[in-house]
Amino acid sequence: MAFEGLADRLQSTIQKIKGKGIVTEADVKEMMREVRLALLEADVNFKVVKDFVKKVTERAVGQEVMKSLTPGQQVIKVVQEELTALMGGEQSRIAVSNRPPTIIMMVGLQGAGKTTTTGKLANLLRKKYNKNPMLVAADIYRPAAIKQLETLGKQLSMPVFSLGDQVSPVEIARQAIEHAKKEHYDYVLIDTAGRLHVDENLMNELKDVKELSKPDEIFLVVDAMTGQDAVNVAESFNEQLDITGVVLTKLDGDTRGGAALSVKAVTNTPIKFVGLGEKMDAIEPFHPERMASRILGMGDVLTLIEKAQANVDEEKAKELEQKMRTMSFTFDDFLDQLAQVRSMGPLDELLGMLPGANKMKGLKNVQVDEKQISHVEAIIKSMTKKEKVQPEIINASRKKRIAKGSGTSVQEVNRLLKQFEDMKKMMKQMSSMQQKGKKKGGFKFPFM
Ligand SMILES: Nc1nc2c(ncn2[C@@H]2O[C@H](COP(=O)(O)OP(=O)(O)O)[C@@H](O)[C@H]2O)c(=O)[nH]1
Ligand SMILES: [Mg+2]
Repeated sequence: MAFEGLADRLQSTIQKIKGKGIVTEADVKEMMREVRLALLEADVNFKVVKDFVKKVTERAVGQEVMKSLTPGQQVIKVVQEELTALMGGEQSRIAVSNRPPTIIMMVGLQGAGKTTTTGKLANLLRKKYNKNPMLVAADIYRPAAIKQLETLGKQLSMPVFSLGDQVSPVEIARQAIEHAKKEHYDYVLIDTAGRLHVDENLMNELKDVKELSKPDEIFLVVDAMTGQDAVNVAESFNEQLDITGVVLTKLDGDTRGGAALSVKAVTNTPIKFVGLGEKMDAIEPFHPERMASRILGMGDVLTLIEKAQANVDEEKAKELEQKMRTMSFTFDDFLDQLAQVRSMGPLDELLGMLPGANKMKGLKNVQVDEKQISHVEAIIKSMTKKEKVQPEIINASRKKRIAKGSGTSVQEVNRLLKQFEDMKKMMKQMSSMQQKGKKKGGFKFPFM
């Protein structure tokens, strides 16, 4: 999971200060020493760390904290707010030109994910904004680049404009835009070439394409896995091309998080989207506040709920949220939600968004193999009404009956029971965190 090391370190630091009734300046300094190390270890830019620690320390030892009823929690709130500020405001909107087509130019190093992201953005524009985009193959250097974009285009049923690899990118862009105007496409996404390193020839070519196409957006695609390098790359592309936003890819990998936390501060360019996989729908707007909460172990319930709402009707989503909060969750609900939850994305990924979920060892067992879902459904359907509500009554002979009825094995039944139990434990933990927050009054974590 991305940010794991950083999240672990920050969360253990937070644990120490969380319950404190009085927080002294020395406590804050001690905590910030650990925060500083955690950030540096996550490959966050040195200067960014320095500024961050200074800001939080100033705020945390100031009046604000001393007046508060629960100072430990206030300090955490300051950390969360500053972490959010560090990553910038909400910036996921895409420009719309009042003289269509809107032109988006994609730039970045080779392998960063430009071509993939071009497809993802086009897909998003069509699905979420009802737009009619056209893709342009302007990477004429990599033999397979044009083919790759054409394949994506076919997969998405989206037109790809190409003139082969013997025409200059500038000329391709010129003809593509002309074509898009004639055919009334409202977005033109230009996929350009990359190099392994920032290189003058490439920059000059990109500047030429920029001058000709006058893009409304220039998105720099950077690979989150490359940490500090990603930030340096962003800095030079921004100097040369004046980019309008960053798309951070491969956040589904185990990046330490340095790029996500430094890009905005170093280049003053916002991260607009993040890539979370190779598939065409694996793209999301970047939410700094949610990311900060996630890193600090507050979970990403908002994203979870949003996903639920996008896929399930609102009523159902509320019900699900309520059930998760109150733990009145039975195997019937499990079955009922299974199909809907599956349409939101991989289950283990969703569970990872729940508060405290990454702290739970049991969660590792909660991974539900998508292929085995039909088995899970069969097992639940073979349970009696009572068993579904009170799984603790399922003894050895009941297990045998259920396995037989569902055409599975006792082992599989056991595994499901264990997973269900783990899930309930996790919900219990969530809900007790919620209760504690209420009792103490004052500060409450967002969305709990
Ligand atoms: N896991 C993961 N892989 C990605 C993501 N974005 C791109 N990739 C992969 O990274 C590789 C390079 O992507 P590509 O779009 O060809 O990069 P380009 O050279 O910048 O055009 C491909 O194998 C992509 O499938 C992402 O968000 N997550
Ligand atoms: Mg490419």
